[in-house]
Amino acid sequence: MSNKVVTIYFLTGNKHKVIEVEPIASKYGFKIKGYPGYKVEIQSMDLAEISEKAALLGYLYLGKPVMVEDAGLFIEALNGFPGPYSSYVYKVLGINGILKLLGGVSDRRAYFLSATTIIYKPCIITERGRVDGYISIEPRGDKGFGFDPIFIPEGSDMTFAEMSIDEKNKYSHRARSVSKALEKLGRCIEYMGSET
Ligand code: ITT
Repeated sequence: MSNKVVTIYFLTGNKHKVIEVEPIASKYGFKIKGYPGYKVEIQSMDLAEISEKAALLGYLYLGKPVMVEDAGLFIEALNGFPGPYSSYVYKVLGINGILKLLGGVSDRRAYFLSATTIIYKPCIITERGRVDGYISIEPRGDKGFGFDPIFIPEGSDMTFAEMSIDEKNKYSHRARSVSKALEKLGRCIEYMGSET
């Protein structure tokens, strides 16, 4: 493997995601560049299918190494709602709408799922990540984005919005899927290098 640092174009309109992923990428020896505007999202119940299709289309368009990460919040008492529709539900209902839907419900269990696809020719890698936790009674914290102020991961008392990036990355669905994908990419590049 050459010593040149590979830059991966992270196709997302969400700056927070880029900030979360940058330190993980540098740990694995890669550089991340946020690239808004190229993520085409198909509708599917499967986050991995969404991230794969978006990455393939993005790669066809850009012709450079690309990463796509798709995520959603799944609430047990609501049969997994909003899941793959999290972005729409966040815009329409917001965190207060979710808290209202859960008003009086004692089962607060929820989890985030994430799927990350990286395409660095000829390597095409998709990995998933999950974090289990609870929906808080009220919003807490002002960091992060989306549902962070109401999600408490198992093993912590804090919501994601009360954590630094490093703390959130110790638990998060995104950190898990991205780490696995970058680790696999490193191995794929090494293998391809040893083939030539
Ligand atoms: P993309 O441009 O990458 O699609 P997005 O913000 O739309 O950015 P997703 O489609 O992956 O991201 O996620 C859907 C929604 O789920 C997102 O808008 C948030 O409301 C929520 N979400 C995902 N990951 C989250 C996280 O780590 N913390 C809080 N909310 C999150």
